[in-house]
Amino acid sequence: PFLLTLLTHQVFKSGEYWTTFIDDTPQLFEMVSSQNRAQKLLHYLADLAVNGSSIKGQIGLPKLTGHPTIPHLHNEDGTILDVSTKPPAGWRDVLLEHGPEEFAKQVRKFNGTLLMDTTWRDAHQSLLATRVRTYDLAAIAPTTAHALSGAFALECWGGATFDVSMRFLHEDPWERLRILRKLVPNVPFQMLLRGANGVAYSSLPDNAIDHFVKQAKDNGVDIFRVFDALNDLEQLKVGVDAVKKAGGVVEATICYSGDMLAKGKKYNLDYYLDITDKVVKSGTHILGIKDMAGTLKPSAAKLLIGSIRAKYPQLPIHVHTHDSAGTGVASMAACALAGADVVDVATNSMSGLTSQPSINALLAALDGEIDSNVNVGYIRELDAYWAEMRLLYSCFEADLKGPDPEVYVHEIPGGQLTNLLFQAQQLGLGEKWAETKRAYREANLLLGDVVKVTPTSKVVGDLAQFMVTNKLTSDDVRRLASSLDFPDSVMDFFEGLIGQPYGGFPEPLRSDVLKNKRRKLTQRPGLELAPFELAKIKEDLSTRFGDIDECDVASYNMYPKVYEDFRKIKEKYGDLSVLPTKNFLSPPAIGEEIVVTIEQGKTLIIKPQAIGDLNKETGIREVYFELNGELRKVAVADKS
Ligand code: 3PY
Ligand code: ZN
Repeated sequence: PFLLTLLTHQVFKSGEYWTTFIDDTPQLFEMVSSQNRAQKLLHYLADLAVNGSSIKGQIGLPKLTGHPTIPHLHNEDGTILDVSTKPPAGWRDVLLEHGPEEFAKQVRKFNGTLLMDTTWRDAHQSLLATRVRTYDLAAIAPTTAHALSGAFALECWGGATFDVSMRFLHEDPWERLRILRKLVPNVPFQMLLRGANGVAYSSLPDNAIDHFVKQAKDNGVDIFRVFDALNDLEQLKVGVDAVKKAGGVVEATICYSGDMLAKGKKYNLDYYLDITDKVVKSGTHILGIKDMAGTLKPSAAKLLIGSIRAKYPQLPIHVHTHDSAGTGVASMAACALAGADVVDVATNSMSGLTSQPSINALLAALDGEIDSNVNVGYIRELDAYWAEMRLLYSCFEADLKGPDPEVYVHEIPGGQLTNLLFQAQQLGLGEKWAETKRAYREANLLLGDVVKVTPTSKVVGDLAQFMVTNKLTSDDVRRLASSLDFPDSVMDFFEGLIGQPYGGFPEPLRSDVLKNKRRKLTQRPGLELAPFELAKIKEDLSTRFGDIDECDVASYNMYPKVYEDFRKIKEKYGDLSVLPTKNFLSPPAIGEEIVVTIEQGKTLIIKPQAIGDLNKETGIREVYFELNGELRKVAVADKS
């Protein structure tokens, strides 16, 4: 392409070139690189045209055929708010001016209950398999910065988004963070950090967690919700310490498991108060309570939050829930009334079911009683975007019809519930759904009734599927444990690689499962891991991939294979995050005009012209495009 660019360049063609032409014409290199980028994108579109989408989990095509509309926000006098202007100062301004300690104090002092909007992270993780792309978040970011300027935070990073954006969306999670940060300067950004696991599924060396958290803070995360899936304080501390070192806001979080008011429950009020004491003693700016399955009933919420509030009048409390049982609004209202400082909600069209409760429903529930510092009208208008967005991502929806009252029995976390249902539906095992849920409950009890959230929820889910597939009852598992070939995650759990469960491991099951194959760890796994040689990793990655920064190193540390595959795809197709989502997911239609901004001021107008016949000998088809008015041809292998 460089030669072609050179030969077609006007100056060169005119013959009036001289030896310094290349030095004097740096734009030539820019042209080459943008032509390269264009050619790579055409390659992706051609592949899509010939072979269809290869995005994992995609069933069918988006239900939205046009582009989603950015709604206008109306002022009370009916005028339209100009969202291109600087958004009003928000809680981030308080944080930047005064630092984490004072920020937390001011949050506690606020006379009302603040809201965190989870739409950009947990809501789409729970409803749309985490598939929402940076393109669509960035498009609505300026409007959001105005509509939610009074919010405590936007949850926009961490959890599964990190892995999924590289693995399935082929985009860089760090770039997402930087783009959104620029567009939203006023509202704090919150991320979900899995303690000593970072954003991965098992422990990393402590220096890798420190390194990751520092990059996250430097690239735009303000508040870190840090949890450990077993509420193992040793594991939690690794994440908390990393955030303290990086200068972020620490939200050390306790995972809430099951209905604490149910008779004989292992995780009862005493358990939560005891663990709160320990978390507070080790130091946190904010206390997080994370109800990942949505089993915190309003009555329990009132008691739990009320008790913590009475004991720690100065401690800011932030509560997270999922609406799986349909009680989300009532529970968050109960938390607000019992003294919570912040509760989690999602935009209406991305709320309910396994996601967070609806923001406008909660505002209505609190109306006249509690101030939430947001503009109800703007928020309602903002949601119009997400109503369309949900149609754009319809091909990732699990077909969940309503609340699941059995969640108090099976205790499956929101994100996992939709995932397991989706998998069952795809396997044509929809009718086995009840059986899967039953097995999940049994698997949990076999494992000693553990707190279930990533990664322990995967252990329970894997054991449940293992039991269903092999038609094993709990008694069978106990009896045959020493001769069964358990899933890796179950072995890891029993070895102690995920941490130490409250009350210890169930015996003799643990010994029977591990036999002589694995050790029995009694302390956190990170203590045995050698620190990563970060400088060397960076050097190696630079040799292999060229332009590497600390964020790439952090990505590689979390997910080496996923990162390598991501770079390979990037090499092949270029930066796919610039494609509109419809064109990322659906084969291009002949004659359709696809407008792609590859960088500010550089726009490609792509028109697919024709798909050539299959060359039966080579298995290749040629796809013809018009690119900014010029004809281009791309050859792709037909995989059918
Ligand atoms: C995650 O770890 O991704 C979660 O959302 C846990 O709730
Ligand atoms: Zn959640």
